[in-house]
Amino acid sequence: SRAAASFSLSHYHSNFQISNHLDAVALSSRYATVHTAGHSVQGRAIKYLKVSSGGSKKAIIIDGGIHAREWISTAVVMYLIDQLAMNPDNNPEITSMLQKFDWYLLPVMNPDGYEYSRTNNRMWRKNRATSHSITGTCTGVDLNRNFGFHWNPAIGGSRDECEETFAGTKAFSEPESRAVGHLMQSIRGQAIAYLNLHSYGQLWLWPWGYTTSLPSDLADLKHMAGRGAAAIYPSHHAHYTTGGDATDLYPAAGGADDFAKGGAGIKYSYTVELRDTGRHGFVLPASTIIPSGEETLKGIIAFASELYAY
Ligand code: ING
Ligand code: ZN
Repeated sequence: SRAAASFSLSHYHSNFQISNHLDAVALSSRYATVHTAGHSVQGRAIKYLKVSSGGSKKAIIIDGGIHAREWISTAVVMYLIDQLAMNPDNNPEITSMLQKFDWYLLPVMNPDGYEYSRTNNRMWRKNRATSHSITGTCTGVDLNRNFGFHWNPAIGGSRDECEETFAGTKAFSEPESRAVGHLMQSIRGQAIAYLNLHSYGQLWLWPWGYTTSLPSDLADLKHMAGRGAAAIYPSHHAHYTTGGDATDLYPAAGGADDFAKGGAGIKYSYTVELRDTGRHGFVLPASTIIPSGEETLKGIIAFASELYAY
């Protein structure tokens, strides 16, 4: 459609433009349907596309924009949507991905924060909640400390609403984390993999965040992470490292990946830190969206292919 064609993948877009584009893709793709997982604090729809060639397959959930300033994660999910929903019949690799899995692609988990980062404070991380005020002076909950599996502000989070990592007043206090938690639960048993995209650092990380203990199926998690990370490299020579959230980055409870695995039973659950390694950090130039999208797609294709064959 005209609307789908006019969306430029090589630029960052407003939540409004993204939302309209998801509708347009759903109208013009044979494979995509648009859904609303829930609404943000300020009432914005948290939309996702299901891309499926029909039947009932194992599912892979990929989300971006949990943290407001991590724009590349949203832009990469939009790139994945373009490839998976609009391009399948022209590309045998993509055709095969749709034969093997159903795809749930959610580009903006935190639409209020994303808009605030675009218009007020580029470095904003949290959502825009004000209802939790202790002092009434600070805004926002860190959604990646708010998920309900071993939720604990004392581990890599904070009980202080003025902190960047404020975990909220209780597990799933926030509508945005609740929406994504519900989506995971709603396809429980069907979902086999979950990728929670962030920036930056070029890391493919397995749970747990809440403890330095490691999952009993660590060997499986490592194996798939290794396939994904290695397949990112050839496109543009971006080197990704694999490791554990708590063991190789830092401990933090209430993460989306911990809930996906421990709370929703999604075995292959990861935090993926996209480009770069610090030169631009969160403020990644728009010229890197396409290369980031290309290499991430390659990584995900290799990951999903191995998952299917395993
Ligand atoms: N990084 C993640 C964060 O929420 C993380 C890393 C995830 C650590 C899960 C531990 C557990 O801090 C970014 N970029 O936000
Ligand atoms: Zn993040």
